Amino acid sequence: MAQADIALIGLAVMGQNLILNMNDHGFVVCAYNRTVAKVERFLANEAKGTKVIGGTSLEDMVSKLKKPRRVMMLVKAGKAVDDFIDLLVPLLEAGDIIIDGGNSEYTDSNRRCESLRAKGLLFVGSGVSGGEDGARYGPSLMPGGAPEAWPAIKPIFQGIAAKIGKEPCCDWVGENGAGHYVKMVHNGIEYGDMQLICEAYDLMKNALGMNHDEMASVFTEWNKGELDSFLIEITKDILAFKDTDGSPLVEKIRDAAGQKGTGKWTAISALDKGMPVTLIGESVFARCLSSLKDERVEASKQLPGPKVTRWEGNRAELVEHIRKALYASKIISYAQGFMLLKQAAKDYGWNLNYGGIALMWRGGCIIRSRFLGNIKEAFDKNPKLTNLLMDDFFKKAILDCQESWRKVVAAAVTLGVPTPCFSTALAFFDGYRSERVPANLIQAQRDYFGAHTYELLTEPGKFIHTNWTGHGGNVSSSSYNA
Ligand code: NBP
Repeated sequence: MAQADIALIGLAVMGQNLILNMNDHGFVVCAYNRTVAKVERFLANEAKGTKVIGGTSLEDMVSKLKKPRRVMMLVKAGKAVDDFIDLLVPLLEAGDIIIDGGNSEYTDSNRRCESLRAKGLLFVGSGVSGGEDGARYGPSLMPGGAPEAWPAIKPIFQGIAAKIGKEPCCDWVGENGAGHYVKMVHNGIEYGDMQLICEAYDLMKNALGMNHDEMASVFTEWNKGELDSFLIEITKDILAFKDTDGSPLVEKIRDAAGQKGTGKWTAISALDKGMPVTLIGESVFARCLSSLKDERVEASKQLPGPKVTRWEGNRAELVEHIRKALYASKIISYAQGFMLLKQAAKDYGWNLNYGGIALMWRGGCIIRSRFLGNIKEAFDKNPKLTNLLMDDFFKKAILDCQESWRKVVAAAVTLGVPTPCFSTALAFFDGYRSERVPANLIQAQRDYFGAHTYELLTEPGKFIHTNWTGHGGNVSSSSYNA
């Protein structure tokens, strides 16, 4: 009998918790998993006493669904998603909906959306963020794909999503792979936020010689102000956490960061689109450098840094400068992330609601923060805002931090503490606010060695070539940007 509102395939951590969340909100869910034995186990344990039902096969699962059928997958991204789609297609009928909630590449979602549309089925690729706890009690959900699917899934998605006041951290993002694109950029920003926090920790630990309890109390204080966020909060807990021998556990962890690809995908997309998303790029490279642990150990014995490595000024003052440098750099990172979203929207014809995206990230997800509320306000005030840095609130915020930010980057350089993200953020700020950058010389060099042509300031759009040496010819290369 058709009784379930939605089917959920994939009974690992995300799937199980989302099912229980949906159940709490009054939806009847039919659970299914490739290894079918896990369905019975789930019903007998975690889902015991709930209204959750199970499918003994995909056919059985589909037969238990109300129409239009809604089938959501939370399985490993990649081939597993395509395999399940292939198995589901013959069992579904026109107007039914397949949702992929995994961390899929947006290009895969573009492809799946189009190929399923050709078969009369509606595909939704949804970013899901917030990890285990988010899935259970309120994730951030970023659905995109076939817009006709949205009314049918909206009550479930907005019902289970995290809320800010009464507003759900979930709204329709856009067509095809837009949901997964926004989730990808979210993850890229998460890489940047984490690296910025690490740089602040490195400065406090190595330039200031602070102990872990001192650092934990700094992060506790920071979490009460404009930096208030989930990542600052967990950093405070991590720094305060002691191993069984009473020493900070964090110092026993091998300093080689892992990554599962979404930060890298964001950086690759930024390069493809010609958007200077430098902070996320640096945060990915910082992880790459960290994982060269053995080489670094060897280099540390052979490549000495500056003689003075400790800050000799006022400690409290530098801590406050670091807070401001972190805040300013974070503003740059989000400004860059939204620049990338804007360019993607232009390239793919998505009508992205930037304030809505900020709200989706405001709660439930890993980058949730008070600051995203300010971003939402900026885009609500002016949905056509060219850049976050041009909003009055952020303009003032970054100018207030500027002096401290410069002091921190200068101190880090002098003392030999690597701060790739603080530094690249400041370099971006200085570049972005410059009417003139030295690219005129690049154009001259390109024209000198390769006859690539250049434009004059007075005649943009007209490409000319100069015979710089007197012995080159007058033939020029064609001018295009790749
Ligand atoms: P996993 O990413 O560990 O995936 C486990 C599920 O995938 C199981 O149901 C497993 O079935 C199924 N599966 C695998 Br593995 N290979 C398969 C294949 N070839 N064909 C069919 N099914 C296959 O689970 P998760 O951590 O819950 O994550 C689910 C999705 O959500 C992933 O895309 C993940 O990237 C994304 N995500 C995870 C988090 C998080 O915090 N964990 C957060 C946000 C998004 P089996 O039981 O038969 O092996």
